Amino acid sequence: MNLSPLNKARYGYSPKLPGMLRNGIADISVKEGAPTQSVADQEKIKALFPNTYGKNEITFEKGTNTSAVKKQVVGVILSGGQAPGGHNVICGLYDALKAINPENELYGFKGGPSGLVEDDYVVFDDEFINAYRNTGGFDIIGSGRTKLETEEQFAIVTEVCKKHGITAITIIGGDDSNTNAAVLAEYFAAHEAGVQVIGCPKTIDGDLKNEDIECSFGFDTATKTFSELIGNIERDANSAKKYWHFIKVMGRSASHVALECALETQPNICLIGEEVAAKNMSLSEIASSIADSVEKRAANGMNFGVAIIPEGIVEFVPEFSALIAEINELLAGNKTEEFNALPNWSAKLAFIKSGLSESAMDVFSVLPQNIQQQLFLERDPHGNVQVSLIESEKLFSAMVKTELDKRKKAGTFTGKFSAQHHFFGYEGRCAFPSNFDADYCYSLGYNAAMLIQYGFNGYLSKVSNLSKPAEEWVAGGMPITKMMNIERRNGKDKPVIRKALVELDGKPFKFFEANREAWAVETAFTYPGAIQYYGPTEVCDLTTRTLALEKA
Ligand code: FBP
Repeated sequence: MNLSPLNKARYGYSPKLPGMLRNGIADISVKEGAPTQSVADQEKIKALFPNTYGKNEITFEKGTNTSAVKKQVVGVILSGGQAPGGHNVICGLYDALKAINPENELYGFKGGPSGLVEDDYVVFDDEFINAYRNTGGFDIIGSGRTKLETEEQFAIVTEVCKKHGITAITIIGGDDSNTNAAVLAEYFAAHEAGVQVIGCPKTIDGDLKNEDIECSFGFDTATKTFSELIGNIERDANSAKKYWHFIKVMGRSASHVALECALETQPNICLIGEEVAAKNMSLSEIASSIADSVEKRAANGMNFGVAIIPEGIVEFVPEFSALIAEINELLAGNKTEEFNALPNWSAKLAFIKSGLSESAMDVFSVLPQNIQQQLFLERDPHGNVQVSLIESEKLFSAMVKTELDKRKKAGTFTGKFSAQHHFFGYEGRCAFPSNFDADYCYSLGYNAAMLIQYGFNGYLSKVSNLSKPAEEWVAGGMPITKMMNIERRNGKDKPVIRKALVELDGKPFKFFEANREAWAVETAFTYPGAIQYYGPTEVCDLTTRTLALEKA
């Protein structure tokens, strides 16, 4: 492998562990906390998880290690979208397992959860692991989105574990994957399989957080990477003074990524899906509010600006969601084939008009034609519109242009409006982890090994007090069932980890709300620059503005 100088330097970086895990394995003891309850629907969750529900919260502390001496064979999988730091979770897990007992083994199952079912694996050794320390990506074993959720899969996984003598599985994933980790843990316990399951909280989207999990890993690096790019664009916009940049940022559903980038870069506009839903805003209202900023800035001679659009925005627009639901109905069954067979767009448009309600058609007709067509191009395996593929940055810039043209005719807008479009997502998911993510991930993995060693099952590796220096971080574990409630999914009640949306009364949003009117008119851009790995702590070890505000 050809290595860049930064890659070589990062191999030499020693991730910082929480103070309480630094004493050496023999000096890590467990402090049992109070029994736990699920965040809602306690009776139902308890009935579904009779063997793993209600367990105690635990923290580690300095003290004599009282865990049983036993050889551990651990399997690890990466699940879902890439997030910076995944390699370090595995490195931390490996190092702790070897420090506990050099005979311990770590299996990496390839390609995500399917690797476990298909028994496709590697056994890690020092040489293998060392090539991935402090690097981005999930290429060490790959990832995948297969869900581990059926009894049949669990039975196969039990056999695979038996075959290799596996004593524990670590699942590195988001809310869905960790929900499934809890179900698998319960299955193992109920079947006395002798296998523990420990989860680690991953996702750049930042929506796996709650009163126990302060943030998912990868959010820090991904948002810093996007913020660097947005800051660079802001500086370009402020230099050329001729473009409005519409920048969509990843985050499938919640707007945490957009909000964090806005706090870092102070753009003129940042849409927050959760607010759009709460205020029941229409597409035209959103476009009009952006046009207001364009108009006011133009009046001050500034025909440029930056607008951040969260990837999941359109699903939060009530009228748009209703339209999508009608389109899904319209093309259900073999209607898609009938639609696709129509000779041209005007024939297709007639088909659409005849099938949509008047209100849905009103929304459909304000969309630019390329977006209208997109809605009928890409379908998911269930035949539904893939909302995440809609180019919402182009949708809003086109609608703003239409609105400004009207204002021009009315004589209220006399400026210029020329738009550029960007989508940042994959640019950040595999970046070299920031020092924060490198330290946090390594600690999560190390901590997961301690949870395994102490015999816990169905726990999420928990490292908290993250806005403080790593020395003061608190390591421990939380039963996953504590984070669960019952939600309706695909027509069925399911126990799931509650997804964290942006809280409109939370401090990060409140800070944004208090400043955005000024940012919309002034040029208040900040240019965060690239992630720094070496240099002063106040530059290199900073965590997100979101976490800093939440913990302030
Ligand atoms: P996870 O929730 O699995 O971590 O993935 C998050 C994410 O990066 C979203 O931000 C994005 O919408 C999605 O993955 C894209 O994934 P894919 O490329 O597989 O469609």
